[in-house]
Amino acid sequence: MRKGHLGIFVLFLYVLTTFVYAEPPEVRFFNWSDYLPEELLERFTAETGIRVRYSTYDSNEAMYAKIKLLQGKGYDLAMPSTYYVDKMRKEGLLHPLDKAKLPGFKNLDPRRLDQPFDPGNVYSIPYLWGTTGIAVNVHRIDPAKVQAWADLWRPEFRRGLLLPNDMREVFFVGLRTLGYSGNSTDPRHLREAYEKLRQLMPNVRLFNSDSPQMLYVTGEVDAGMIWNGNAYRAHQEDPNLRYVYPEEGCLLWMDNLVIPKGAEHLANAHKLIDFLLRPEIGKLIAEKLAYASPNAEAVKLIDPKLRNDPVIYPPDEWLRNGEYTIDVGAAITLYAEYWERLKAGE
Ligand code: SPD
Repeated sequence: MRKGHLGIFVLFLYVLTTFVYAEPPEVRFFNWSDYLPEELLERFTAETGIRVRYSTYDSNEAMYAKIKLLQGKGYDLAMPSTYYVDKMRKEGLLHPLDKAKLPGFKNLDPRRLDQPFDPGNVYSIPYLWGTTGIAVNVHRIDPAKVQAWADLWRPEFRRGLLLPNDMREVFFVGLRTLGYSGNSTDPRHLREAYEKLRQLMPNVRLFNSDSPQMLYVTGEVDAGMIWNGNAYRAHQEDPNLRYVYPEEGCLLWMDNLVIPKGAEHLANAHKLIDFLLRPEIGKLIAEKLAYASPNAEAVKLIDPKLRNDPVIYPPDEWLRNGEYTIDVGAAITLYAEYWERLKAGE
């Protein structure tokens, strides 16, 4: 091929890959509800020209069911908690991340990286972490009576509790109250936890994971299980709402950005992850939602009032009995069966 022709051929290839095969300027993000200030998505679009098609869910199970049904297609980003990262990567539902496209990865706190649910962070980027404990309105309930998960069974809470719509978290409480691991896979433990939780059901007013703090602020409920960030936000509106780290041990969680296997906008998904990894963006997210950030550079920028609040950044001794939820493998079927029966009042 003559030199001039080669140049034209190279130019032709460049035009073809850039303008014909370039990803459409969009990214489809499937996230927990009330888990991202949406103005940040507008900012991302204004900067990059990439439109974010955003939809939400209120439980890991709902997110997983949809992505599994679509065999990892349909979304470019999702936000599973630790145990679902583990499950989804083992089932081949996740796409490995290209760290070269994530310069902001260096901002993350090494203590939040390389966890057993995803060694080497091949598939996941920590977004926010926190604890699940007890919320109590001390104006209406003596706080001395609500120090342990076991206190939720007190008769005075009849039809008064709010629980998250979260199967693993509710079973965590049943299991830990009985002295078992919150991740037990032993069918006898699960049966006992189910029986124990059946006794709790008359005290449950409702299950909600969308914006649970609102139900405390409006006075609809006075106590229940809650994520620490939601308790912090409720406390901002009504100082009578307090967060308790239960005596038996709190539940520890971390939610993580992942790219489903069949994502069609890989480059855009990496761009959005990297945008969320910027320190100033991490700070805005952590301050708005009042959860702890795994982004060490963002934490340095967070309002000291929040950064020094032990409800959100608890001292190590408060976490000593805490436990992360991990993947329970095939036992998940038994959890799901008992969960359905509990909610159906069986
Ligand atoms: N509003 C969404 C809050 C998500 C908190 N983390 C969920 C942990 C589930 N086990």
